[in-house]
Amino acid sequence: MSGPGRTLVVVPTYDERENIESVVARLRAAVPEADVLVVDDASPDGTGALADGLASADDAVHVLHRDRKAGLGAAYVAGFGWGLSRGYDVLVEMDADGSHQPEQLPTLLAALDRADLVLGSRWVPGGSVVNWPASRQLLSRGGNTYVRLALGLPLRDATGGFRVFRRQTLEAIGLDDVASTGYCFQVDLAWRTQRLGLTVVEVPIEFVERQYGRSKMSGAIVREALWRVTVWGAGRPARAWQRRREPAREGG
Ligand SMILES: Nc1nc2c(ncn2[C@@H]2O[C@H](COP(=O)(O)OP(=O)(O)OP(=O)(O)O)[C@@H](O)[C@H]2O)c(=O)[nH]1
Ligand SMILES: [Mg+2]
Repeated sequence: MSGPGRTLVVVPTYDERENIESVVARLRAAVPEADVLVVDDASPDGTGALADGLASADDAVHVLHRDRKAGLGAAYVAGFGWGLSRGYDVLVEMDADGSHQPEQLPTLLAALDRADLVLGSRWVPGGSVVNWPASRQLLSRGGNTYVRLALGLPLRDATGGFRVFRRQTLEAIGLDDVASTGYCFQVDLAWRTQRLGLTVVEVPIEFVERQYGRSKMSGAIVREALWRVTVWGAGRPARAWQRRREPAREGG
């Protein structure tokens, strides 16, 4: 088999009725060999029914309905579980709101030949954001700087959600105990991957502010990220100390 193997693009949705049809159509055109799984949290605006319509017209499109809004992280854990249990080799994260451009996915997939996790990155040379207000840029850049310092994670865009995992990466990092619900889910998975010594590669992307619908970014999501990253960061010295002790104990 050529290429990275059977690919599933997981697209979480909550109230994306203006976006879901075009993003799925663009995905199918840009990466026809990939399947698509929409993970909808019972969107009140009927996104789930629209997705069902897409799935009934195209065997490569699937829908996972969840009964309530439980956050981006939980939606991805469910979507990845769905894909892993069905034997997909490559699992992709992508927003439904048009911020992540399906036309850039082939570049991300190509980078998987030298990586265990590929991050679409706004903040590496060549990466960019379109129509994002200065306040959002500041939040993203500031958040990423904090993550870099607190966790020692050498990545420019650890909070982004356009990424490609090898199946083996998700199996190695384990998803059962991922508690992050909001965007720190992204940090959580990148950090787990890096801690295992796996290879994370950042590929520049152009991130486009959504044209339709409302952002689900909230103060609660930022606060969750802030406290979790701070707690993880505070635990780092203890873990490093433990690691230093362990070889000594093993060796008697
Ligand atoms: N299933 C599910 N999807 C969600 C949930 N929260 C957000 N999403 C989806 O996750 C993707 C990203 O959410 P957005 O609201 O665009 O948030 P964002 O892209 O981080 O923030 P912006 O930069 O402001 O757009 C979109 O496709 C949302 O519909 C949720 O609780 N459940
Ligand atoms: Mg968005």
